[in-house]
Amino acid sequence: MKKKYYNFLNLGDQPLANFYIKKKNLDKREKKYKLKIRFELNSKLVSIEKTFASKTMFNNEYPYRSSMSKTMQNSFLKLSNKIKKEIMPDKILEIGSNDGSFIKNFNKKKTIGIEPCANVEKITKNKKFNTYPHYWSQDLARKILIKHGKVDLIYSANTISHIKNLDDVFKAINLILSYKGTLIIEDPSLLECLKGNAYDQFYNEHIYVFSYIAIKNLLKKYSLEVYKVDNLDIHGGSLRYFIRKTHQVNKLHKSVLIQEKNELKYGLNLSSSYKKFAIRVKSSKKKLVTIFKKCKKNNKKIIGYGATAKSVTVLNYCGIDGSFIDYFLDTTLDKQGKYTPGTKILIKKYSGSIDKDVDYVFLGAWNFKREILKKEMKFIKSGGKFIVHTPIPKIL
Ligand code: JHZ
Repeated sequence: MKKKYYNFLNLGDQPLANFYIKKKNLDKREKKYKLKIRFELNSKLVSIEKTFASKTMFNNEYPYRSSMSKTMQNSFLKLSNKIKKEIMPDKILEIGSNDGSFIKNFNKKKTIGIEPCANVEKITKNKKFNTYPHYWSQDLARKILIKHGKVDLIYSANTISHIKNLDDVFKAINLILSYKGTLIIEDPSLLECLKGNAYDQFYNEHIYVFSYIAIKNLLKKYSLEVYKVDNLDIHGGSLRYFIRKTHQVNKLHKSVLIQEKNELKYGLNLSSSYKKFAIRVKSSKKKLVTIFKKCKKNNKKIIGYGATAKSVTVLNYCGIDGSFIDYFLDTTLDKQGKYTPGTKILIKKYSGSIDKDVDYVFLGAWNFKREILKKEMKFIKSGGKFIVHTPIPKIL
């Protein structure tokens, strides 16, 4: 069937997120693309229009480390304990294992990690974990199958939404997942994205932002089904899908029906909901720019906290550059000393506190608001304020 799209949002010219600029390259032209978002009327899948090859985005210089937040580490630990207690798998495969924050909770002999960014994969390999520096594909699944046999648990957080060819992804999963195996996928929730006006969930790496209804439609073709979903606070609202092969006859957990009901009630199946979202996004931009302009008019010093991939979308869409934000603080070694894509704001090393002369902090890592605000009580108590753009732009 020919795909029919409703194009609902244009976030303008954007650079590639996670392409932090080295000082020596500041004057070089950056690769930019039009970030446009669309809704496919039949499958209900929301995706970005222009995509880039995986090897362009995920390579030997990839800066993101999932271990940089306590919230993420705790979430992985909690899930690992649940898996050990309830699923008790013999063999676990993780697609997109990053620096090993999830698989480190399991016995090394039981785990296989797939991580195409060789610089990140090396971190886990050096700790003697079984990892492969490759992209997930049917070819790789066949190789792993020969070497390790079938696996009874596959986990993938914030990775499947980054792979354009979903047909290959699920065929590869079906090759290696055992008959009674469980697949657990975790990605940002489209419902929470729309509710929270979190338009920064869209950038080049997030080819899709999934809803349950779209995942359900997608999985049918591969004889897979979601039997349970968990709504998580992580990354501004994520859905964790528990998936099995459809020959299993057990009933679906009630969470699946509730999620479906909520998504339909909100209208994730209708173009009109996306039209309304786009209107809210435009108004969000106006409000955020007004806040920044007002702070600057009053000669306030603003910095950024957490040079996230998400904030690349916000800064470039709203035109917030170095004339508003003096610098960003970030704990990631590979980002420090570099500049934010498009807006060219210096990223400094976070050394345990926010400087006293700072008045406002734009929270790029708003998804870790609780963790960060707790850590920065001293700054808050001394009168410092945070600026957030979601759900509505405001000063906290
Ligand atoms: P964070 C990345 O997105 C890219 P980003 C990717 N596409 C994806 O889907 C998600 O991750 C999962 C820093 N930080 O996790 C660390 C502090 O400095 O929101 C990170 O640079 N201090 C794969 O980049 C950034 O903020 C802190 O206390 O949008 C957080 O990035 C904390 C908690 C974080 O993902």
